[in-house]
Amino acid sequence: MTHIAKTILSRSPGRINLIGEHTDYNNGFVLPAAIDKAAYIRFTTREDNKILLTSRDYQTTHETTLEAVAPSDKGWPNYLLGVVDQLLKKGIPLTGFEAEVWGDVPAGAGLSSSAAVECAMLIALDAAYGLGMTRMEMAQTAQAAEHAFAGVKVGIMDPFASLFGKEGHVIRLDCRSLEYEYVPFHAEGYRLVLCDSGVHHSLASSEYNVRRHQCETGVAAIQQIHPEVKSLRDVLPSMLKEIKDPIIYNRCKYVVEENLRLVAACEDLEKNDLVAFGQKLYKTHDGLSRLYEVSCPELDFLVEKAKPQEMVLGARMMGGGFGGCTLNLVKADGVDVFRERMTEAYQKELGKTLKVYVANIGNGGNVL
Ligand code: GAF
Repeated sequence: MTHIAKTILSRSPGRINLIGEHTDYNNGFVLPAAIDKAAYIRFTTREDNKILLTSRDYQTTHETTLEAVAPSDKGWPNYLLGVVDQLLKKGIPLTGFEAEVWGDVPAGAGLSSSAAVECAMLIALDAAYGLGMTRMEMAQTAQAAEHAFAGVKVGIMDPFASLFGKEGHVIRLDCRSLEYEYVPFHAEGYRLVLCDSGVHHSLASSEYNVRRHQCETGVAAIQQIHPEVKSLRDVLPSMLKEIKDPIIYNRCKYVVEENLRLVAACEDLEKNDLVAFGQKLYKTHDGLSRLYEVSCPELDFLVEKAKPQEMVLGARMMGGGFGGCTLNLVKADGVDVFRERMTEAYQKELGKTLKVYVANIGNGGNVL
């Protein structure tokens, strides 16, 4: 039978997270949204077993076969091959293919460009081979791919936001039950502004896994006294005293407080109390910096510089940490002045170039 090549064009976006950082892998809540920056893939099936990958942004290619799918030192092919590997492991029959990837989610900015690529790839694979995957299956597959091919034990938040995003809404996701709710995000007269530090520390991945392990160690200590506790999600502040190691204590204290903060922050949003919401962003940053220790001098600098400005209601580092962006809630008519002041201060005081973007909340991934 002659093979009729099938071509699919797919897209899947990056994400922001309003509040609830490092809570997803602790079975807690997160409040992300998809943004209007995305990864795109042009995918064409082949009749042989060859895999030809092209990165338009890096102007390079990678070649392999279905039988030889494995992590590559080049980095970028892993986000495409990782999800293919997951499908092959499930025994899903695929043919060889060509995939070209490009996008405008800045890499290393904490906006989850990797999940965007993985999800765009899954959307393309699902459409090309008629796999009938649910969005939840795709999110879980992307997460597993990241564990296996990037070696980072990430939670479910990033692929979930990329696949389930809805314009004008944030997603309140319970990472234990995977139940979710779309919360309208009005913030009339305000904008979500990202300050991209341009910093990406190489220890981000290893320290991420260390934090995850420290949280598990804390849970194990609490379980000695409270065997009903399954994860930090179940831990009450009064139980933290069972953790004797001061570093583990701080890590767990942050997560327990952040989870409670998110619940209260959702109430702020319901009441449209953006001032109270903004204050919580500062508290989250403080916890991430002092207790969880995943910030860096550049991110702390950006939050401190944002704080005294009258048009800013709140600011914090966003994502895994050790670089990337800060998220700022800024009065719409103050955005230009904010951009100018922040860019100038970053250059003058740290000698670094700052990129500032307004994040617009968009829809999740789809076939184009
Ligand atoms: C990274 C991870 F991929 C997410 O799962 C989440 O843990 C986040 O860091 C921190 O909240 O983006």
